[in-house]
Amino acid sequence: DFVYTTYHDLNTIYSFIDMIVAENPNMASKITIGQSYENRPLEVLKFSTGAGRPGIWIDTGIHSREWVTPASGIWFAKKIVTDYGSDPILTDILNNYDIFLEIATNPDGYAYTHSNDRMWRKTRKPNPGSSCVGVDPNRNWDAGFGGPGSSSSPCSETYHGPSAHSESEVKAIVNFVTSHGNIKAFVSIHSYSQMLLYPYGYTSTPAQDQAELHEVATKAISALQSLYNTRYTYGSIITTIYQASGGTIDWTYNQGIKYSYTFELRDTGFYGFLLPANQIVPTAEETWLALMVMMEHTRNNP
Ligand code: 0X9
Ligand code: ZN
Repeated sequence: DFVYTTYHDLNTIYSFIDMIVAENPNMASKITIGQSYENRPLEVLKFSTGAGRPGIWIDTGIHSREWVTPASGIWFAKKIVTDYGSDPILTDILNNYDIFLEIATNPDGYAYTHSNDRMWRKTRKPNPGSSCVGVDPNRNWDAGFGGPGSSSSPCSETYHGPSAHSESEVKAIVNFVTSHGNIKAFVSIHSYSQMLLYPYGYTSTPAQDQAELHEVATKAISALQSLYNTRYTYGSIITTIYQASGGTIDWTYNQGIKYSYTFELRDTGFYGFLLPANQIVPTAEETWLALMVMMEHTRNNP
């Protein structure tokens, strides 16, 4: 049986994805949306109970050192296949929406955090003319690309890259979202800081849907806190964490995906990225309650 209480390497995550599909062929399938720089498959789990439906997207692990996020993504996948048909709300969501879950969004970086450097954040694409490797995949999107809160230095942890969508790991999601054309909610999961963030990060101009995004965040964080009393702050990226240009959810929001959110999961810095494995399941459980609020709101507001 799969172990949800420890961190796993990349090959185990790929095997887990195949196991979920093999055990749930009627609702789970695997889509490969592209290849990483080092030619690893960019695999997305699709949970679907019917054709032609709008989509909800969740990604984890775009920053490779944020290990609790793919560990939580694994737990979400198991939760979805377990609860479908028994939890009435999730069942209704999946009878009307497809859920797309990319667990290993930056596989090259994740492999590198196991083999060489536990604190690696970026992609693993070399930068011509520099000995520093990698681009920040959360500064590489075409939303205020190259602006404040991103760096033009290849050695920086927030290097935005040579051009928007230069990273194949980013471009694969861009292609998927645009060709799908009907993604209604997009949740990109990071750690750490215990925050729930909505657009924008590149500008202090409030998002047009700010009031509704804030109201949904209030409900989601109340649900999250109800389980273990974990305290989250929430608000726009620029007012809650810091200015960041070229971020994922600013791009998805500008594409018309109203329910665009980023989580920063546990903790607030005591362990930081090195969150002990005994916090994986509680982190995933409480986050799932927030995700359910967001998916339910999406379903109620088509
Ligand atoms: O700096 C980041 O990329 C994120 N924090 S992290 O510690 N996970 O690296 C926050 C950025 C806010 N999110 C977006 N701009 N989408
Ligand atoms: Zn991150």
